[in-house]
Amino acid sequence: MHDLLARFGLDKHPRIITDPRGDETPEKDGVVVSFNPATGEPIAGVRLDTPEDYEQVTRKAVAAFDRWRRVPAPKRGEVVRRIGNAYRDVLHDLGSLLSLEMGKIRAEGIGEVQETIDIADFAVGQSRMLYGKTMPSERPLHAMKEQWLPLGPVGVITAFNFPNAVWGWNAMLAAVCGDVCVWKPSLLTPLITLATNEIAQRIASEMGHEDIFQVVIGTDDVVGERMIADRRYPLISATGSCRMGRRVGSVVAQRLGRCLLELGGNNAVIVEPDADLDLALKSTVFGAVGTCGQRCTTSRRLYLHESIADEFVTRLASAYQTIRIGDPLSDGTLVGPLITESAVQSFERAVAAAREQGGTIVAGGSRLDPSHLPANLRAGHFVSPTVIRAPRNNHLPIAMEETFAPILYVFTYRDLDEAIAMQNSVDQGLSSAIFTGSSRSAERFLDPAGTGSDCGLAYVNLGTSGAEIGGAFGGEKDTGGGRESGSDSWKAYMRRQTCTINFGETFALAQGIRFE
Ligand code: UN1
Repeated sequence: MHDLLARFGLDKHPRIITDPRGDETPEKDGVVVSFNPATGEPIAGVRLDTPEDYEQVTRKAVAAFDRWRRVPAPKRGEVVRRIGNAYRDVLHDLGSLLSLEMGKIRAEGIGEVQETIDIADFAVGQSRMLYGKTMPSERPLHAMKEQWLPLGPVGVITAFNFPNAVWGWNAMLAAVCGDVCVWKPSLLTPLITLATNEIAQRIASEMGHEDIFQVVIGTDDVVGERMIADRRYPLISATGSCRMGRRVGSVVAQRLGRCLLELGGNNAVIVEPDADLDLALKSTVFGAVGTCGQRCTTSRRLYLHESIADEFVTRLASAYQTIRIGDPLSDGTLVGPLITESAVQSFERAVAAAREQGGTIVAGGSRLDPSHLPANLRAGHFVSPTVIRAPRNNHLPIAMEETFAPILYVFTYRDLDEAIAMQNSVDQGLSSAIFTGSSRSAERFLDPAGTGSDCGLAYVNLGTSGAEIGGAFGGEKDTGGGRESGSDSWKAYMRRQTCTINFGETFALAQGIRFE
């Protein structure tokens, strides 16, 4: 049993089995085993929820919502403020547990928990700013206003790659909006989920509010499908693959529910000839290899102006040589493992396809040779971060797909319009970046007429990943159109009511209609 589990009370947790079977089947006999992706070892087993458990959790959520919505919003903000502080108290250890189970390096694990703290702070302020508008009525002695009301229990479905912060974006805002959350995490990261959720619910319980934050852990068949079809969840917020999003979107649409979808990305970086190339290089390397290429915002395509392409690729290749791959919990490691063996196989398939399609491997290209790793990491899912240069005609169909691995495909372009067209040519529309010293090129990329980047996130002289929480996060096209986190994303967790009040004594109809 790992010390980190005891740190969060998971060693004595009723649903945790501390000496799980060691085979590689993820779920069997009502138990899912969580594996350390760096060592391949089982960390602990977690009992899965049954349909009856799901029903019980949902009933509790409905009852809790009816209590919680009556708590004044700034008082709900006070609960969230204390939750944020509780995460502050365990920042390092919770980030380390995340790193242990998910495999991102510790600095990124801590950064992810920090992202939850940041959105908690944001939500506290928002709890006093759930503003509606007033608008002038066209009728005398009438008033009009809109108000924002709590929506109901929110079903939050998250992916393995951001097992703490994506829930945080949803849960902290939903809580101040008067909603309760039922969290269905990825089966690959049940431990960080339980630790994260229990901290929030412990604070809420201490303040007299039960069942505000609950978890259901189960397969899509048992839990996921039930939840998305369940009218008791007016909002389903789901993060994951485009395939998953299509299923969630269509089932929720059938019942005319609301969906917030954060799906795949296939994000590109454009480097103009007038760019600060040192900055572009560092940002591109982090964007492409950070979290071992498993962010939805990972840089997957690089468009280089032909005048700088060869030099930039050479520098990129030598930068890749210096990347330290290894134990995500060791200081100095920059890249940890992929999440599973099947992720390694997807990586290998994509590299093989790129080769067949005429791509040239410039860096990496294979699973990491285990003899380069310490003995305890030899069963880990490590790959070499990879750069593949497209053939001269830029035809590389595999680059149109999102492979959740550190593969960067490099293309060359002649002018910016061509680069923008290529960057927009994929199905997804999450994140995009340009490096340039010219405001003309930057503004072209951000053209307010919408002819520049077609993504939900557009960066100038920054990489595609690493969004701050203050802005709305999400993307267009197959990315699903949802917006979470900052700006006015809170509105997704509330229902809008337009109120018209006649404070006079006359019967007056809008549009000048007479009905005497
Ligand atoms: C994700 O990969 O699902 O912008 C979220 C970023 C992070 C969030 C990524 N703040 O890279």
